[in-house]
Amino acid sequence: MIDKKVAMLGVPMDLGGGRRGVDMGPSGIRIANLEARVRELGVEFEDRGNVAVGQPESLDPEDPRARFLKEIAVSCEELRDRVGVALEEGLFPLVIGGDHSIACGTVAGMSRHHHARGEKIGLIWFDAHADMNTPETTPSGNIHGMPLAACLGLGPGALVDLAATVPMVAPSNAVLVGVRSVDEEERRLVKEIGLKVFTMREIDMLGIHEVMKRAIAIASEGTAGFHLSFDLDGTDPSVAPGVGTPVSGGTTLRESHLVMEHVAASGKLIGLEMTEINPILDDGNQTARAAVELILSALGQTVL
Ligand SMILES: [Mn+2]
Repeated sequence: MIDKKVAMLGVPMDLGGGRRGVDMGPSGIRIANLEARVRELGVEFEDRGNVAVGQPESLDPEDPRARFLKEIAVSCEELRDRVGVALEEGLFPLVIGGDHSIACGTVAGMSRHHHARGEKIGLIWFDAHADMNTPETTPSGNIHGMPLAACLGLGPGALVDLAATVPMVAPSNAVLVGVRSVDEEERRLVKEIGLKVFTMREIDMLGIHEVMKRAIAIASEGTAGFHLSFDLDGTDPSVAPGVGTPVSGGTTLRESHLVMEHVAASGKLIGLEMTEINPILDDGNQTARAAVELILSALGQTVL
């Protein structure tokens, strides 16, 4: 079991995607009893409330190629600072979204904290999509399709420069798992930057056990540990129907748990974030309940 107290931060961010409702993700997770379930594991837990996020109705998206960039960056700055405070206090940051644009703030907080100690971090990005767009390549202008690129140093300065260093994570320590929907320009960027990717094809061929062994090795090489940024749309829509952009052919419930069990067993997990839970599109909070179970596995829950 994880030996640190968990500090949860909710980020009701709904500015980074086109389909609305992910701002209710933190509520869905709280209603699914996350705190009580974590405490049952014997792990201390503190809900630190939500990061402030603007409402799209009262804001101007401005740049059509990076909609709501200014507001997303402001919320990411607050999230970065609060993740940093949790780490300073020796806590384990658990960030609940919100759309995936929040990862820019979470990863910046982790990166900055460890950089100040002369350490690097690794990053495992679990997702149906590559999230490797930039304002130049995006088909939609939605920033939730850009955060991995930003963490790796590509994209608008307001996101790329959030940490103390650019990139926040060395591409050689980053790895993408579960992918099955990639835009043409993203494909080019992934190759250009040399990002390691395990698509659903590799998961089918090698098995999730082998894929996670390799992913953890990449993210752990020369680092103080790794952050797991988990987009619920990486799992199959039959497991997690309540997500903004479902794509069929994702990991099963058991494979998704094995992802979490492997990161727990590695002892290298330094932060976790669960994103894109959309109660509006969900079936009776099923997705948030699945997310809670997955979080418990990541914190070290086992069958025996
Ligand atoms: Mn994503």
